[in-house]
Amino acid sequence: MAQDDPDQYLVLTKSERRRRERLKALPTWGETPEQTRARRTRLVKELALQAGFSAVGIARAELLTSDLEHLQTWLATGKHATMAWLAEDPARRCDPGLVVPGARAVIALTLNYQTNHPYSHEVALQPDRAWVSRYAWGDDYHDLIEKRLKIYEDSVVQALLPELDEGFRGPGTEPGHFKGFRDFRRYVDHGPLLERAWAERAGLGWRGKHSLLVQPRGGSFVFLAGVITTLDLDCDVAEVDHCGNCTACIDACPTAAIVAPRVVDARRCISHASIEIDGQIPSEYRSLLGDHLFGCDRCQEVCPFNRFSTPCGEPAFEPRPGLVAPLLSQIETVCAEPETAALAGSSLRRRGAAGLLDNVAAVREGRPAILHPAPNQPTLAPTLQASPALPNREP
Ligand code: B12
Ligand code: SF4
Ligand code: SF4
Repeated sequence: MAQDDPDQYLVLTKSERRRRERLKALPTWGETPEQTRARRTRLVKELALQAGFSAVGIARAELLTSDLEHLQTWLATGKHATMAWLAEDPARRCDPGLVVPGARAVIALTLNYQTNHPYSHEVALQPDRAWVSRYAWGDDYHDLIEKRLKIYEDSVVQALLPELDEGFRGPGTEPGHFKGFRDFRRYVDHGPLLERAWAERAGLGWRGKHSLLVQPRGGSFVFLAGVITTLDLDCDVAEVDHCGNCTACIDACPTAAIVAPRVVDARRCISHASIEIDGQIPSEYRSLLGDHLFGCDRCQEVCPFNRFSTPCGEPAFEPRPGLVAPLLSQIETVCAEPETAALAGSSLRRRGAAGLLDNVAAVREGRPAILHPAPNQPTLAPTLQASPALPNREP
């Protein structure tokens, strides 16, 4: 196989490989621009799945006019709570061209993190136990996705570099060969990218009334990531809204944080209060936590579309011992150890040991009756161990 053969990065059946060899024997001038775009689109999508993502879609890179308006209103009314970084340059968040000059497409990616363990309302919480959001049970998704994005970037750059000449970047851009950071800018969470808006436009799902991306057949327990690229690719059709008259997520939110369809006021959201605050949780947020030690899944757990979600089978997302409805006393013991290693590689480290101790205190403040936990409780509550496998979540 030629050194620069893009197919060397693909796992193909024999017949597909033979078909591709025949196509490659054709002169490249025989390929129309549409065929070239379609072939590159297929390659970019296949490589995303091979890098370990669950789904991939493509949207045209353009200014998201109505999202920018909504984002500005959301910020102007203070709904971003303590997350001042969200207010920095909202225009950049809605216009990929301001981030990557010459951007032509946004590649939206999902990674399923559903696991076969109960939802919070299916567990009778015993005294001194609280809930940790399922996204934080296993390894930190940022690390895992960042690694997969890097593999993805390398495979796309290697596959396309030989066929992209200096002129491919289009008018208004500096000349040069296809390069990772400049032509294929990858993000998970921290970048100036409205990941849900792009995933919706890329046809991966729609934004439910809780504002999260819901896939028609896979539900919402997926992480999102995205790549802004200068590649000219075929775009997918945006998914339509399937919420209909349902308001289950709005009704189930324990703190009435979903103030209108698709509008979450972070000042009321448990997820913000228990994860995003630096240092001690201010008094106005402490009572929001209720039974939640870290994050909240209520609005997603009640969504009918999560009946169709299947476990991801990813060992890294399986709960670390004791994290499904953990004992507060155990969290305290672990976090009180100087330089505890227990948080290494876990999403919980975002709050830090001191922050988690403060979360424990805030949960306890809301439960004045439970002052002293019984010593030597087992790691997992019997109710949890006895929980039957949940329906519709088997692979
Ligand atoms: C900031 C943030 C938060 C904040 C704010 C939440 C929010 N709704 O924005 C807080 C800390 C509260 C939070 C909580 C959670 N988050 Co968060 N969060 C983000 C982050 C970093 C940025 C989101 C953002 O830009 N918000 C800005 C606001 C304005 O966006 P918005 O509320 O969606 O509003 C848009 C539309 O709804 C619309 N709109 C707004 N107002 C109006 C009004 C009208 C009338 C209309 C029609 C439309 C409209 O326009 C806006 C702009 O597009 C993204 C990662 C990323 N880079 O995208 C992850 C992300 C959204 N979070 C994620 C997750 C998993 C969660 C939690 C489930 C975690 C947990 N278990 O505790 C909760 C869910 C809470 C909820 N219901 O939203 C995932 C979502 C995956 C998915 N399936 O969609 C993301 C994508 C992270 C990731 N990489 O996977 N999060
Ligand atoms: S994460 Fe919890 S608090 Fe936040 S909107 Fe959803 S149900 Fe409400
Ligand atoms: S619970 Fe109902 S309203 Fe909320 S996202 Fe799911 S389908 Fe839409």
